[in-house]
Amino acid sequence: LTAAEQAAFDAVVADDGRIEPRDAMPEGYRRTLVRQIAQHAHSEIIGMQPEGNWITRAPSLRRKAILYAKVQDEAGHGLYLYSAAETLGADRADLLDALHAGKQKYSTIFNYPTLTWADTMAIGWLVDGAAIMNQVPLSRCSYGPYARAMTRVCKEESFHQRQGFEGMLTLVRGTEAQRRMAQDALDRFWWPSLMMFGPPDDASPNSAQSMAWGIKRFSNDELRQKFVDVTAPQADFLGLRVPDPELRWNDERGHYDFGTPDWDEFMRVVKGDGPCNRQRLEARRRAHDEGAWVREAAAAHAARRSAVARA
Ligand code: FAQ
Repeated sequence: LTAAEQAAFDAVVADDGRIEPRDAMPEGYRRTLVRQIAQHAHSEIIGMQPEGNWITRAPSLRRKAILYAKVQDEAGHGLYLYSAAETLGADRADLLDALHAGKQKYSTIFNYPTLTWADTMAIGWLVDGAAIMNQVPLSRCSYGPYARAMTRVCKEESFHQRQGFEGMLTLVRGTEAQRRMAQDALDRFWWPSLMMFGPPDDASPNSAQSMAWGIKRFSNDELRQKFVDVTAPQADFLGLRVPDPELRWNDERGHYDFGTPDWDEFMRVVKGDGPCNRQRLEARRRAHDEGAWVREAAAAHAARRSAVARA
């Protein structure tokens, strides 16, 4: 970057403006965005698996249609995000290769199994809830295409969160066995949901620079606190117990106090050793291989159309 280009970039960021694909940008900024957007895209498509697991077993036609639509939405978010990464010069095929080779990450949350129907509802409530908390600020991120992609993604995630909460409400108002199933899902998904926000601030190597560049607007711990503040009263409303003996409202702070997630477990899952890491990557690689003919057919069709257009 020339000094003038760096000054122009700094001015846009300082002024809370948007950096666009053709603007000059520091190489580190571009790399950080490709890393984060790719991880985000990978999370969306791997995130189809835990809930997709229940499409054939949904308890009613209505629930099945809703779940189908939700899982398709996640695929759409993945496509949006891969496109956003491409505006930075990344190649979608390379990003997928890096995912399949285990070189790029996706969110730890999707390495936990969905053992019951209540788990799919808990994912809507908690996982989409956490995703919105993290992504609404990203719609003000300094990189234009990523920020704009978040507008629609967040609208859809909000709908997902509400359907999950409504599904939990239906379960807690059902039979005792259904209520227990809902409690069990909360017990298993609460702590992994808190881990979605990333490591604690003092162990988050990327945060300071990403905040300075206007990519992140809040720190990992700030967003985790906001999530707990919003979600704890929702659990009360459902009549469910959050599995954290330290959770209590702190009048002085105006926030809930809460316990510490098991960061050793988090690191194990990040490094590939969670309950479903192998199974998720294996299913993803298989889907990619089995979809090869679709990509070839789409490319052949596009080539023919452009040949016809030229003729
Ligand atoms: N899982 O220095 P930081 C969804 C990595 S929502 C795995 O704090 P950063 C919707 C991190 O990448 C889920 N890895 O990093 C949905 C970094 O690794 P690296 C996806 C994690 O980037 C709902 C290292 O640890 N949402 O899919 C995790 O500043 C329902 C150090 O961490 C997004 O991706 C984790 N939980 O902050 C779909 C949102 N946390 O590359 C289906 C966009 C951290 O340096 C169903 N991403 N790491 O080796 C972000 O906002 C940020 O990337 C953070 C992490 C906040 C996740």
